Amino acid sequence: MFMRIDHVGIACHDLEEKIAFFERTFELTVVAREVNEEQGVKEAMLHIADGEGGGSYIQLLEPLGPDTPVGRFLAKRGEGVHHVAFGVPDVEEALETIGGRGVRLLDAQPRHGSMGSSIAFLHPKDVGGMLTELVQAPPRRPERS
Ligand code: V0V
Ligand code: CO
Repeated sequence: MFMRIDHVGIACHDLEEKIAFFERTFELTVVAREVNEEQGVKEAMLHIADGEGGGSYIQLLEPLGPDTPVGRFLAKRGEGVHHVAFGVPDVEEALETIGGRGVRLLDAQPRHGSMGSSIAFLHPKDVGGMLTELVQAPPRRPERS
């Protein structure tokens, strides 16, 4: 069902500062940035590797406000790993299968994610405390600049 780890999402207070740290320290490169109003985040993807069906990334997340998933997370827990996202061939199919196995779905339908992907979240309380994201990459990733 899972083809790869698509990304690890990291919550932070200051996106620009964290991007600079990751670039400087780990020699990673930002390949996409987006403000996602629906998810309440400003995010940046730092490329790590390419694989079959899509790449893998670190996703840095800054909340658009305190009353958002990442805003509440920062207030409660501070900066750190917010979610792990797994690449799947078909998000709708994966949701149906995983939901059928008793895991609460935070999204009944796929939503818009980074770089044109389709995403959906699973409740962390049903996945051993890990907020889990399913990612279906678009047919072809946008060219890297
Ligand atoms: C909350 N909890 C977490 C958690 N966030 N546990 C593990 N990892 C997290 N990230 C725990 C929290 O400690 C509570 O447990 C319980 O879940 C309920 O949380 P809450 O404080 O009431 O917080 P809420 O109201 O924010 O609800 C949490 C959920 C919410 C996970 C339901 O954040 C959500 O719907 N998230 C999905 C959307 C999202 O996260 N979007 C941002 C990333 P105790 O204290 O009661 O034991 S956007 C993204 O990744 C994009 C765009 C992309 O990849 O392309
Ligand atoms: Co994510």
